[in-house]
Order: sequence, then C-alpha cells, then structure tokens
Amino acid sequence: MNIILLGPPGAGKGTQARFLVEERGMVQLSTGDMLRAAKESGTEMGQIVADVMARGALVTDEIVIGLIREQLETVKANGFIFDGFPRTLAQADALNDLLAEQGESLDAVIELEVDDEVLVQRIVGRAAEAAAAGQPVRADDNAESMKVRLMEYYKKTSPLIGYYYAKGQLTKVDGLGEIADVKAAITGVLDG
Ligand code: B4P
Repeated sequence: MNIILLGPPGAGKGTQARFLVEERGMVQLSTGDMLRAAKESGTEMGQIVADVMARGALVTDEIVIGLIREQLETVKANGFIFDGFPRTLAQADALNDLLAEQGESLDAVIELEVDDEVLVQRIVGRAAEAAAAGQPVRADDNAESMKVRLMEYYKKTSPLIGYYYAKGQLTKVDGLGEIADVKAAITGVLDG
C-alpha cells in the first residue's frame, strides 16, 4: 500500500508516519527529513536548501523530485508513506510518473485537517520544548517562518486537495484531536 499524508505544516504528518512505520513496516519518505539531512551534510545542495527552509519557503520541485526519485529507484518496500510530498501540482504529477515507472500505484491520500491557530501553537510549542531541553531548535519553527509556511501551503499545496478528491483518492481526517485519536482515525481509513 502506498499512501500520501497531506496537510499544513505541523498537522502531524511526521508524527503519524512514524506510527505507520512501527506498526505496518511501511517505509517513510519524508522530504522534510531528507532536506534537513542534506543541510546537515554540508553538501552544495544542503547549502542551497538551508536558507529556503529557514524562511519557511518551499524548496524547488527539481530538487525535491530528485530526492524522491532516488529513493524510489533504490529502496524496496512493502509500501511507502509519502510524508510532506507532494507539496505542489508539479510534484504530484511527477509522483504519478515515478510510481508508474516502478510498476506501483497510489492507494490513498489522507488529508490531516488542523486550524491555523493550533498549527502555530504546536510549532512554537515544539521550539520552546526543544530549547528548554537543551536540544537544537528547527530553524523554521518560529512564528515568522510559520507565517510563510502557511502562506506557501495555501497557495501551492492546498490545490492538491481538489486534485486528489477529483481522482477519488482523498480522505479527510480530523487532525485536531489527541495524537492517539488521529492515529485511530487513520487506521480506520486504511483498514476500512
Ligand atoms: P516538513 O519536515 O514536512 O514539516 P512540517 O510539514 O512542518 O511538519 P509535520 O506536518 O510533519 O508535523 P509534525 O508531525 O512534525 O517540512 C519542513 C520544510 O521542508 C518545509 O517548510 C519546506 O521548506 C521543506 N520541504 C519539505 N518537503 C518539501 C516538498 N515536498 N517541496 C518543497 N519543500 C519541501 O508535528 C508538528 C508538532 O505538532 C510536533 O511537535 C508534534 O508533536 C505535534 N503534534 C502532532 N500531532 C499532534 C496532535 N494530534 N496533537 C497535539 N500535537 C501534535
């Protein structure tokens, strides 16, 4: 089973993807994690994306599609969770092509719905918790970058909701509840 977790920044895509990895043995493909790893590695690509990500903007389609292509061509999995990808219509079209090249298809798109106010609280809260614990704070986890991340989401990513709805692949899940409740709702969708 190959699925997409779609939703605004802080909706809980990464949080829920980790449960699916633990319980179903699926492979999580998080473009956010891949880009952060590139940033840490100090490669040329890492330097290019670091500033874009810190501002809260989207990294170019070319870079992100390249990262996903590399994974799909090399990793064998009993199902992929696309976490934070696609984020633009061009990425969605590319994913269709990449899956077809591998003889795979998309089984479900789960959209996590969360109010903007709660999203900002979660992200600012995560930054405060990390700082209090003496852990590194994500460069984009602050109110200013979050404004840009939300603007980017509504402008470039939210059109994907209609795109996948028209294909009959979209299911909306209330992402406002407790983490365990959201997890149960996703389980219901995938097993239903
Ligand atoms: P991502 O790493 O994908 O991060 P995200 O969308 O901000 O977070 P996510 O929805 O996974 O939330 P999480 O579970 O962490 O993207 C970061 C950046 O990378 C982007 O801004 C962009 O620059 C770049 N990028 C990534 N993919 C790209 C692409 N395809 N194209 C272009 N650029 C790309 O949860 C957040 C917090 O909420 C956590 O603290 C968590 O504990 C908490 N939480 C989660 N669920 C909760 C719940 N139900 N109740 C209470 N708290 C909850």
